[in-house]
Formats: sequence, structure tokens, C-alpha cells
Amino acid sequence: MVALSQSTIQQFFLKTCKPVNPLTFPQIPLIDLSKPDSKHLLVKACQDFGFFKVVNHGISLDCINKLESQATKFFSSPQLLKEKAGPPDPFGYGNKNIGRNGDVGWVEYLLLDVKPDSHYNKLQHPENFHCAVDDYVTAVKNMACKILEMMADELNLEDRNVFSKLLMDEQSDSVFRVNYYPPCPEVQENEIDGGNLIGFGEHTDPQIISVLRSDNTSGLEISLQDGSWVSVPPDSESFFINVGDSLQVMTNGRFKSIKHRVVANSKKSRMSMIYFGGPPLNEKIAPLASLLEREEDSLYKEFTWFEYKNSAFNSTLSHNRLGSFEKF
Ligand code: GA4
Repeated sequence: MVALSQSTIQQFFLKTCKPVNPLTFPQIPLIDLSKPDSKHLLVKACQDFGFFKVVNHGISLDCINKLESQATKFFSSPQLLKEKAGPPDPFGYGNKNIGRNGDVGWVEYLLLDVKPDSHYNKLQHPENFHCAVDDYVTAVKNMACKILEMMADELNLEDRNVFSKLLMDEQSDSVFRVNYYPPCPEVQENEIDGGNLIGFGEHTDPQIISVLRSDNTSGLEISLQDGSWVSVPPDSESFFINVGDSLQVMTNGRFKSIKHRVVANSKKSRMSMIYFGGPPLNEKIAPLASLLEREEDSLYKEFTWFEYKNSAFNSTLSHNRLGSFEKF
């Protein structure tokens, strides 16, 4: 990244930083996918936080490492070469600008289409990178589907594939993202508090489910219901799952789509890879009838994923996107 002036760099700092209250600091729910009783804990985590960590997931380290080393190679290549893979409209390389509405973050990223034989991805080393992405995405998608089926079981839904079939559909509108947060030398030189540098501003994910894997650099923070932020201890061998807005709607608000953000590290780089499992564009998203108990009102108006996605992509990161689809 090129050196930046002090005034340019100011826009990357968080305006307010509510401290974490150590007395209320909760443990991140831990789900062991190999244990049969994990269904119950998994649903509890979705209801309490919308966020949990998964271990014994069965995805090989080799598959993760192959992709990570391809991505490291890409982000350490010359800027001009990386820019050949951009802009991210909607897929490709992006640098500092996030979305189309003025959000910025101390981050470089690749947004990739995960449909088979996608022609949108503009990478310069397609063969190795694409193979690594395909293998990795297939593995995390299968894990996401397993998790969604466990959720449906525990919610006593007749069709245990009700959520997972949306990701398995050939037309599923899922996305894959690799974020690279470089260290910020300007912060170190000027001894400004590096803890407040925005890597990726606060937001909820619009899709159904997100599967995140990061290296061992900290930075991810989740927002608790009292508005405080909790730093998530990194764990490169586990996955972190979060509920997206669409799953919150399908469960009529039982599951929470969690607000999260990334604070950039002033000394160490951080790399994360996230699979966003989304439904087909024409899919109607609404609370499941079987989850609407007697007397319970549907909290949301029905919308298609196309409509929601459009409205999300025309908003800023921190916008409360579900607000305009709430009934009350
Ligand atoms: C957040 C989740 C995913 O990273 C993403 C993001 C998308 C983008 O980077 O283009 C958005 C953001 C995300 C929601 C609001 C809009 C669109 C940036 C932004 C300001 C790929 C997605 O699907 O929605």
C-alpha cells in the first residue's frame, strides 16, 4: 500500500469505541460438530448471539493452507498486477473502498463468484487459485449445509433441508471473499492507537449464513446486545459461523444476524476468507409458516433475495437493512 497523509488516514479511525465490560464478557459459543448434542447448543448460540465457533469440522488443514498460500501470493504481488483483477464490479480485486456508497476500510480484498464455471473472476493465475478456491468452497459449503440441517432438526422443521437446499441450489447466489488487512505503518510511526483503525466497518451479513476462517491475527469484533464490542480470539484451525439477515427473517427473528466489524492491526497483517451462503435471486424470503406459533405475527414482509440484495448493495455498511422490511 502507498504511504498516506495524516488527514487521509483519519477517515479510517473509529469515531466511537465503547469499551468491553469485562464482567459481561461472554465466552464465544463453541460447537463440536462431532458430538450429537451439539444441535441444541448450536440453536442456542444462534438465538443468543447469532455467532459461534466450530471445531471438529472435518475440513482438512491442507485444503485451507493451499488456499491461504495462493491468496498470500496474490496479495503480495505488485499493485499493478492486483489492480488488473479489479475493480470489484461485482467480482474482483478491491482496495480500501467497500461497496458503492463511500465506505472505506484498511483492507484489500477479492470478491469471487462461486458458481461453477464462473466467467466473472478476473484473477491472473486462474488455474491454481481457482482450484484452491473450488476445493475450499465445496468443503465449507458442505459444512454450512450440515450446520443448517442440524438447525432445522433442532427447530423440529419437517423439511430438514429447508435452509440448506437454498445453498445447494445451482442458482444459489453465494459469494466468496478473501480479505487482507495490511499493517498500517503510518499508525506505528505516529504512535496513534492502532486499536481504532477500521479494517472493515460494522455491518450485518445480508445472506443466510457466513463461514469465516482467519489466520491467527486478532481483529474480528462482535457487537453484544448492550452495544459493547467483544474481540473474538483468533483460531486458525476453527471456523466462525454467523447468522445472516435472511436466516433471521426465515426464523422470524429467533436467530440473530450479528453486527460485526474488523479492527486493523497496526503491526501484523491479517487474512480472512469468508463464504457467504445465499439463496437463488428469485427465492422468496419470509418467516417459515411452521415457525409461526399460534398468535405469533410474522415480523417481516416477504421479499425476494433479489430485492433484498439490491437494497443492501445500495446502502452503506452500517445501515440497518432489515428496517424497511419489518412490519412493526
Ligand atoms: C457485507 C457482506 C459481504 O462481504 C458482501 C458485502 C458487500 C460488498 O462488499 O460489496 C456490501 C456489504 C456486504 C453489505 C452492504 C453493501 C454491500 C458492501 C456494502 C456497503 C459481499 C455482501 O454481500 O454484503
